[in-house]
Amino acid sequence: MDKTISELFDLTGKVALITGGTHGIGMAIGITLGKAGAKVCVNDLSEERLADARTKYKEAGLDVYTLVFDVTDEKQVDAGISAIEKEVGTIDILVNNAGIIKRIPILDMPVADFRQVIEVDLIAPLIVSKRVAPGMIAKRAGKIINMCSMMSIYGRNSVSAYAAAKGGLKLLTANMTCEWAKYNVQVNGIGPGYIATAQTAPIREGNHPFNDLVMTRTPAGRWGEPEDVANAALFLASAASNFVNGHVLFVDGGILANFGYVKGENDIP
Ligand code: NAP
Ligand code: GCO
Repeated sequence: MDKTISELFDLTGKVALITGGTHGIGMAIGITLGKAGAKVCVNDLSEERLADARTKYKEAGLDVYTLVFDVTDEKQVDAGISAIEKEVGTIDILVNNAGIIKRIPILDMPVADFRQVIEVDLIAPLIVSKRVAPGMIAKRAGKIINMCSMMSIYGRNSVSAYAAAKGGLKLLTANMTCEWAKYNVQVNGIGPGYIATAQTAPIREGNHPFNDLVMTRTPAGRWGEPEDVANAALFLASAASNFVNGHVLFVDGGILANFGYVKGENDIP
């Protein structure tokens, strides 16, 4: 082993872009990678949310580079990445985190809504990765982390567009690996379970019955925190994962391993 353990996880000198990193999972990843030494870049749709995020990152001891661009817009993405490459440097770590969800039954969902979810959750990671990967390939080094989901492998009622997008993202991750691993670019996914963020607030708060399902089906007995996901992102962004390719790392408290059990049955007192 030519690196010490701390060297394996040291991101000093690396430039990291986290899309949609102004709160939730993206911000937790930005803070964690920043604390590991990376120069963190964050985009969002809103300068107001970026300004608020800069304050929160500063409170965490980090000065982040922020810029407004819509990850679904190829021209905006090209301009944004060009600005990062000019002002900060070639991107070493890309976290395709930005995402939306629409919880509408198939028969009730307008095709335009379905298409919008596909655009943000599947096409945008393609757009951003296509723009960033050439720099990584030229350097013969890079890390791309696609924010997948349990819905990359399972469906559930009302999230058809999201599941279709995240399922596609799992296989896009595999295909990026097939084409780019030879250039020492590792492309992996993270599949968070149920994490306490704004995205899940509608099915978690106000005694929503879905909360009972998550608490019962998750062996760890809790909702995940954004930091739980960020720790997995640190592994996939670091030299510790240099032979991990095309993998979706589920961070779910065991929910995918659990068919289900009667709460309290056989529990150790
Ligand atoms: P969130 O709180 O809804 O944050 C999503 C972020 O993406 C926001 O900052 C949002 O910006 C940004 N975004 C959306 N559309 C964008 C666009 N077109 N261009 C640029 N930025 C855009 O979500 P989260 O819970 O932190 O989840 C982050 C990622 O993890 C998502 O991909 C989500 O699908 C995935 N995930 C979440 C969970 C969970 O349980 N929370 C589980 C599995 C996977 P604005 O605020 O400006 O809209
Ligand atoms: C939902 C939730 C989930 C989580 C996540 C699980 O409505 O079922 O929002 O989709 O966001 O994707 O991995």
